[in-house]
Amino acid sequence: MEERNKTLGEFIIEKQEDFQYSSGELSRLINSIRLAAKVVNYKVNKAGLVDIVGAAGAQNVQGEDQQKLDVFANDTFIQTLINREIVCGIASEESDDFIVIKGQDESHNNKYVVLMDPLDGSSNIDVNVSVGTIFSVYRRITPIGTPVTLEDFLQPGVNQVAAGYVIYGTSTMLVYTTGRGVNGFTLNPAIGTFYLSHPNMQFPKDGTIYSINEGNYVHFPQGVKDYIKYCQLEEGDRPYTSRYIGSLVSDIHRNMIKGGIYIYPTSSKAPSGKLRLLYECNPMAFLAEQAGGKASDGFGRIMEIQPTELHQRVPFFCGSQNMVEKAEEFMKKA
Ligand code: AHM
Ligand code: MG
Repeated sequence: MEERNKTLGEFIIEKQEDFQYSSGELSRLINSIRLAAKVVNYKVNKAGLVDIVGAAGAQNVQGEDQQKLDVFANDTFIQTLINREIVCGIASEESDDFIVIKGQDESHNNKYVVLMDPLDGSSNIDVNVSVGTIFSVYRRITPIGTPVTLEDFLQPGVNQVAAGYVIYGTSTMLVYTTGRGVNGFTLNPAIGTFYLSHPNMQFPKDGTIYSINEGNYVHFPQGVKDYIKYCQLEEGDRPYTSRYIGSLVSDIHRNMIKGGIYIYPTSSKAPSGKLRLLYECNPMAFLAEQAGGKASDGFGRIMEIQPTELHQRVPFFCGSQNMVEKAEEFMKKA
């Protein structure tokens, strides 16, 4: 009989015993993300067709324009997670504050909190370029039975129990880890099923792609400027290729497959960088490390940073291990 790829549903059931807490709740949580991803995918794919493109007229907490699809994706993920009664709290890049979620009987007995960027890179929607969803899951640290507090969300990345992204690209993929490697699933839109297409994804140790918004060069710290010059120097396998989509999920996804580094540094315009530690950097760092790559703020491990606020920003260097280490060398030297 012809061998058929596993579906995500089958994979989740099979891997349930891998989960640190195998009560089945984390499996159900991943399942609800799978469902929300399909709903958002459907809308993203129709974005060019219906009157859904364009600003919703609101700004998010960072003062950026919110696109209608941002709002839709935010609502869809939140509502799907609430309906399944699995999480006790959600924090989203699109909302000022975290949400406390009650379970059955008005109780606070659920274990997990989810932090997410429901639609990252949404400025790309109007020009038909890939966008993504990023999510991060932690076990709450406050006692079961009480409402979640800020403390449950401000955990260092090393405490993550799962993380992943959905990329709405030429095909839609869901890539995730529960701390036992990284696996990628591709959606067959005809039947609405994700199939295991990229088992055990690995960042090549070395790469030849660097991804950074070089237009900001003059504003970058000296270490980043020096590293960019190093990437462009003719020697060995250099100069490297420059590839920057401006959509974190797509840039990381490509580099994970081909080998490369993504950098969003501090700059004189953005003194803490642009990306958010909790919604973007920690989940990507968990995936990167699980795939044999590395994630740093230029000097130390992203996942060891103790967060102090929900929407905290950090500089981000993520990708093939040798490339991130080389960039760190330049940072330390400068
Ligand atoms: P967003 O969360 O507002 O969409 O911003 C995050 C995005 C990333 O996907 C991308 O890597 C970066 O911002 C691009 O920023 P820039 O245009 O400054 O290079
Ligand atoms: Mg974002």
